[in-house]
Amino acid sequence: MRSRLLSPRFNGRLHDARTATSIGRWLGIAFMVCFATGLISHVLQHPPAWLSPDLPSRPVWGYRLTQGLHVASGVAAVPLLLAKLWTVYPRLFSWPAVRSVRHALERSSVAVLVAAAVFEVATGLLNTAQWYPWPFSFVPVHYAVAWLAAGSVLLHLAVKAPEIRAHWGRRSPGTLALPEEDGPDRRSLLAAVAAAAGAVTVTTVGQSLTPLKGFTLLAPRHPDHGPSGLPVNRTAAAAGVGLITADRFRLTVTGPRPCTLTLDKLRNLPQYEARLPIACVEGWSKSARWAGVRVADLLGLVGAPPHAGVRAVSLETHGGYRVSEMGREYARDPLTLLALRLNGEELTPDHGYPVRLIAPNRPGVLQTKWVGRLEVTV
Ligand SMILES: Nc1nc2c(c(=O)[nH]1)N[C@H]1C(S)=C(S)[C@@H](COP(=O)(O)O)O[C@H]1N2
Ligand SMILES: [Mo]
Repeated sequence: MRSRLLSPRFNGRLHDARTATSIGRWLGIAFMVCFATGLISHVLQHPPAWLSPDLPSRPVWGYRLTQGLHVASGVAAVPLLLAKLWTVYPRLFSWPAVRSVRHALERSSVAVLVAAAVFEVATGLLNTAQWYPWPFSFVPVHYAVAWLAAGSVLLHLAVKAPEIRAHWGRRSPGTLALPEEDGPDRRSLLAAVAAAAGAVTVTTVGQSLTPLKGFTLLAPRHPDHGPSGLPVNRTAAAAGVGLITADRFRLTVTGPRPCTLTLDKLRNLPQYEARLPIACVEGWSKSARWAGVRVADLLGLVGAPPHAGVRAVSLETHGGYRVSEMGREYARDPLTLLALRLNGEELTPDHGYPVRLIAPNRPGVLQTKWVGRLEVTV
């Protein structure tokens, strides 16, 4: 009797296991892509010491692709997750709330799953907008909760395997005809959910998939907006680096034969060009034409051993991105430059004047601007 009083009644097909399976299938794919590409991003940004020297600097566009997919699949997951939660929310009212120990465990694992999934999608989405309205640091928490989400998805798939199997195909097991409950209402809902996921993807993915840049209605960034046709994440003013003048600037390179170079000296070393993207972790990316000195040449100049890596230190005095490290593969890649020029012009202050690091297959946060010091690491 109590259940009747407390529980609204849900009879619609749109709240049944078949709809939940159909939407869950797409959501599962989005989560899988998001999780795998997130792991790649994490390893590139925080590699374990044993892996760091061998992190591959190719393909040039590798991180651009994986991080573009990470943000696109996360954005597509927003309407999919909302639709999935709407489909299953009547279960909140099922009675009795707990039927057995097994049932209690299952329900609590679903609570963890929902909380972790909502947390990941929401924090990731706000991060693409560079908005951090929380007291913890984003990267470690987003990373840790990703494992919680992945574990609870696996558990959920295992628990629900019989239902998923029964509703996966177009036809119910044992029947040749479509089940009669597969009516137009379900098809309309699925079409609407697919359209919503498609719409948010098309209107945001242009921030990294530049052929679609004309449609970036909902994207926080347009790949063309910024000095020299390239977006800026943190301006020189925001980073507090002030005006760095050519006559006062010095680059220090440490190593067996340390040296200090003026900007003129750097300009007189052999210059190379490379077409490389900046691929920001927040989801925008853009290829540009860079020119400058090879990091490998600078390592040669100070007599660094062939297996050396490099730590780049910015003239910026505060901020999480003022230091970056690269292992051997990046350091000796002929495309890894200490860039002086961007798209045929001298670097602007916001792009790191007088010199900034640019390397292939590398997260934007590690492409250090306003470099004042290169330290050989072995
Ligand atoms: N010193 C320093 N370098 C930095 C940053 C920073 O805040 N400080 N931001 C990084 C981030 S997050 C990105 S995406 C790129 C952006 O490069 P751009 O402004 O030249 O496009 O620079 C990176 N280099
Ligand atoms: Mo970034």
